[in-house]
Amino acid sequence: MKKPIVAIVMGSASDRDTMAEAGKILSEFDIVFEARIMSAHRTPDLVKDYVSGLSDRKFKVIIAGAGKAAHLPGVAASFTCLPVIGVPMETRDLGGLDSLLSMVQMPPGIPVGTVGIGKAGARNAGLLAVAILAASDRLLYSKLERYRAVMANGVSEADELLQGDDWIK
Ligand code: RP5
Repeated sequence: MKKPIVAIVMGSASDRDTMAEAGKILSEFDIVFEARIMSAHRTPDLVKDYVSGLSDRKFKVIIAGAGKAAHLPGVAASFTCLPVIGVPMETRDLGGLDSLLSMVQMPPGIPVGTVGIGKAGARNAGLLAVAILAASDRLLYSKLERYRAVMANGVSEADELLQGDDWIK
């Protein structure tokens, strides 16, 4: 059985549905991941213990999702040199801008590669993890190329339909 090489961590169970989008992408590419709930604020010791052990366990990428004062990705990045991709959760009060700025504005030295807010961001986080892994894996690289070719076909098909369609009523 293949061992996990991507860790998906999230700050709360309330982040689960959003982070599942990253997991779906990884599964599409047959990448085994481990998913955990832990919080930079509520369980800081667990974050330290878990993240600092990931490199020895041969993990390659961490995807970390959190909301509001979303410190989880930055704190995770402080305990490992593995690449950390941050997914800002959409929030009720500020729409996720709070989460986004908390992640993207890391002071220089400890980067968090931050994607967009919410489910679309989580999908991109999955794809970015695939791209990072694909840089040293030819087979995975080819799979990613095929994924993009399918996406491009979808655009061409939509364009073709538009030509024959009476779309302005
Ligand atoms: C963050 O606070 C979590 O990542 C979550 O997005 C947000 C709210 O957490 P809950 O109050 O829903 O547990 O730490």
